[in-house]
Amino acid sequence: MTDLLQLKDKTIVIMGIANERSIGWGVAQSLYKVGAKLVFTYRQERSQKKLLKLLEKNEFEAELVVECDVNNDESISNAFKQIGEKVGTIHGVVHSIAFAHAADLKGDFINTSREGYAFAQDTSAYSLIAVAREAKPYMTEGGSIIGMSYLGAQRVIPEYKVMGIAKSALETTVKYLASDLGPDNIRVNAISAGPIRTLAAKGIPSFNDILNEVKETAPLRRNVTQEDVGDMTLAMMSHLSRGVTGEIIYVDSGYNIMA
Ligand code: IMJ
Repeated sequence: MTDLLQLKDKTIVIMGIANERSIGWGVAQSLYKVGAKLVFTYRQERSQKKLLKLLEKNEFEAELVVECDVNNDESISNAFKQIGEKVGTIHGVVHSIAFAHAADLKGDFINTSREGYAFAQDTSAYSLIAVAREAKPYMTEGGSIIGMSYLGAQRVIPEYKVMGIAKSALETTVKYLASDLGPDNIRVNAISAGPIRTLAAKGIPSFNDILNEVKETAPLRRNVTQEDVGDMTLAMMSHLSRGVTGEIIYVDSGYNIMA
């Protein structure tokens, strides 16, 4: 089975692990099991510390752990230069990063500020373009890029607000990047994950209700986990998904199909 995946000793960059609950950490576990070489990027020193502890605790041997602030072109460029120098070829990138100002996730959507809108777009959607551009020179053997989305890109989830617009942009960015990079055999897809209790969901008052609604109405009658998303990411990084690009793949127990 592991042979079919063709991921052993392939280098995959995972961006956006804040702690052990992060979706990126689920992705890391899935990919590590099949022998991929993992590179991690972090923004904050706090995340770096958490990440290094997690790696140690789980006896993960990372290829490299590097700082990358996706709001800063130079930081992205430097990060991928360092990665390229260390590993030579990059085969995959997992972008598991989103951020909006807390103020823009509270109150009425209509009060979204110009700056808050731009910041959410910059961090959560534009960053995928900048990352793909910097990774491309090192993806000389073809590869796979994955972004993480959420149903709020397609439907009004009242709490999601400015992030819904950012994820819409992310999903369309995936399609344009897929078109650009397809000739280089680099595939670009997004996973639209069901709600998962992570740091990014902390402090959302109705989060319990949203989880319960999925559990009660989704075809699979359960919520998804970091492991579910990790294994789908593994599939999308692998040779098994070689004919798939520009897609938004729902890992949500089927919730999105229901009326
Ligand atoms: C986030 C906000 C509102 C509703 C939400 C979420 N639902 C889900 C999330 C229903 C599932 C988590 N999610 C999919 C996100 O993309 C989260 C993004 C996010 C979260 C925060 C919280 C703290 C903060 N800024 C943020 N920016 C983006 O200050």
